[in-house]
Amino acid sequence: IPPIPEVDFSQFGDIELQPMSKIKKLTAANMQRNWLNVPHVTQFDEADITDLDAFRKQMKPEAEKRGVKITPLPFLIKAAAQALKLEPSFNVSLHADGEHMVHKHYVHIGIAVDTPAGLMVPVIRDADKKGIWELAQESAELVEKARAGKLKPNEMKGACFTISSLGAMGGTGFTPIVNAPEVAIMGVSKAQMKPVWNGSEFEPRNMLPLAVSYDHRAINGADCGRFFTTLVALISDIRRLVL
Ligand code: CAO
Repeated sequence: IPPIPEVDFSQFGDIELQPMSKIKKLTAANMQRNWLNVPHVTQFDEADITDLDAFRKQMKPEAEKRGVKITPLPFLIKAAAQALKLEPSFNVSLHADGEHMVHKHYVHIGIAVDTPAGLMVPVIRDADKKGIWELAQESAELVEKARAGKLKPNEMKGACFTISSLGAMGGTGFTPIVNAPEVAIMGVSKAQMKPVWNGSEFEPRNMLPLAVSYDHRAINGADCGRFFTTLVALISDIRRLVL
């Protein structure tokens, strides 16, 4: 690919050079590899989290007693894990031989974590077999370890699907880059109250904007449509998570 020409920025004003951290350099190389290798498509949808949020707030005193913070994240991890079980066409990787697809009979979920040293993606193993408290506890521990630079290499390997949440920061949507050899990633933006037509009137509902990017070599638009509809249904009615 044509290189971007080197520019002497000091001709335009004051500058300073700061060394990139090891993680920042690794992320840059991984992002470029993924961007160039993976033909990306991103689909968008919104989940109605009015009930999820009411339940989450109701659970806050119990969360405090357990010493764990309960954000929307563990519900999203659980819903993604369940959706991968229900739509196994999403729980795959392309085999390096170009002749096979690897179908996974396990469900490990990566979570993108913003740390002072850069972006890290610890992995929650067997997320489909864990409850909300366990997922809240484990994700909080992994986030803490990531921010303290204490993650072990095997705690960042083996994800089937990644969740990147910028919900606490804001924004109405973004197009996340697939973390190959995974074939899909979900971007979560900030929930906000919106008027939603219920058939007879507009009702204020808390709507969560979601984006799913996928590798079009491994997944077709129709597969994503099915997966995403399932995922949104699970998030919008968390009673389905126990089915
Ligand atoms: N909409 C509205 N509010 C949200 C929300 C959403 N989608 N997601 C979280 N919030 C709220 C939480 O509920 C919490 O509020 P309360 O204390 O009132 O409950 C508040 O925002 C702060 O949440 P948090 O940041 O402590 O926790 P989290 O579970 O939402 O996020 C983590 C954890 C690790 C995903 C996040 O801290 C992070 O690092 N995100 C960045 C990921 C990233 O950089 N992605 C880009 C990758 S590509 O460059």
